[in-house]
Amino acid sequence: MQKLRGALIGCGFFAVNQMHAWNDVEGAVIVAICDRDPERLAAVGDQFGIARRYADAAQMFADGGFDFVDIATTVQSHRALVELAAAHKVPAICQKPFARTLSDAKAMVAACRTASIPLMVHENFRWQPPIQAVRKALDAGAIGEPFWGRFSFRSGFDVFSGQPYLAEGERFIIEDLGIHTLDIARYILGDVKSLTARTLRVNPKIKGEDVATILLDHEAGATSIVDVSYATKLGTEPFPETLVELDGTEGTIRLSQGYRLEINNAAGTTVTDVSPKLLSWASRPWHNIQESVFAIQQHWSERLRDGGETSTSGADNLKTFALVEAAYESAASGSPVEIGALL
Ligand code: NAD
Ligand code: 89V
Repeated sequence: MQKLRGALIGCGFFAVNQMHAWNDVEGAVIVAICDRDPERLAAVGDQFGIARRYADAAQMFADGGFDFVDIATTVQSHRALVELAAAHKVPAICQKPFARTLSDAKAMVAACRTASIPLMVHENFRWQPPIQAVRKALDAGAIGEPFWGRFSFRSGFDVFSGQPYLAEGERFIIEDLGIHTLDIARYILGDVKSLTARTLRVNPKIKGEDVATILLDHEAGATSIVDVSYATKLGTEPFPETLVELDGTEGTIRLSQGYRLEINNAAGTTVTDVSPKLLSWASRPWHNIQESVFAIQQHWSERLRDGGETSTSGADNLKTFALVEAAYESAASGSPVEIGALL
């Protein structure tokens, strides 16, 4: 099998995980990298033995010789780079947050549709093994029809040391982390009709909100809560675990701290350890995220080969992105926001 050749743009903090994962993905290999910062370009190029290095993405696309692009830059450059990929008809993966605004995100999806190229958002949290285990139990009918859920990420972990830009934006936790949690809520309980949100900033050293509580009305009838915080100081730090509670007509699911999955139904109670693997290049506590990076990139490689739609396609991600926009709108106005009106 000939390997798909990829090019990666943005050799920063998180791209190192993506590069490690590409080494493990079957059927794909990175042949070129790009970063406008020469030190970062050299560091990643040397670490992963990539000879083709570019400071300018336009030049890299002009030279070509790759089957897809993996955009791992921060959000400011996403629209321009996705549109560049579309102009060159190169299938694209784009990191989250997909875009600065929902209208940019819609334009990016339209550009790729017009160019007939696949577009996947690197929305990896739904690919975490514990979240996959919850979905599998639900699909197997373990608790019947779910009618209530809670998706919770509460932490005091210092994310600012690795990603200093997170302290600087007017928006913080919903845009950066809540976006994943909202995506998990959609993945587990389906699309959302309306939401109501409240936000707070507890840490005085950052600009954006670091606490958010969001009430979701799902189209299928369930109600859920997405609650996220980076101002929560616990005895045992849970970063980066998303805890899940689901109540269904026939039982309950609880994914609790320490990757403990408990399912209760008429057959009794089963408890399973759904801890992620520690991949050879991974390190705790990031290993849960790192395994999901490998999983989403393997998924991309398989779908690009068989022509199928990816789980977190650009079109799918518009529905998650709309929840982010709606959460900020609801927090500002104090009122519920209808999602259909945004899409
Ligand atoms: P970073 O600032 O460390 O790295 C971004 C890199 O992109 C920098 O080296 C910068 O020079 C380069 N860059 C920016 N614009 C460019 C352009 N137009 N052309 C070439 N190079 C360009 O950022 P990061 O922390 O690695 O985050 C990158 C993205 O990954 C963000 O969108 C962030 O939200 C996301 N992220 C995702 C996860 C996840 O689990 N999915 C985790 C962390 C970060
Ligand atoms: O996944 C992310 O986007 C990261 C982090 C987990 C630190 O919030 O920014």
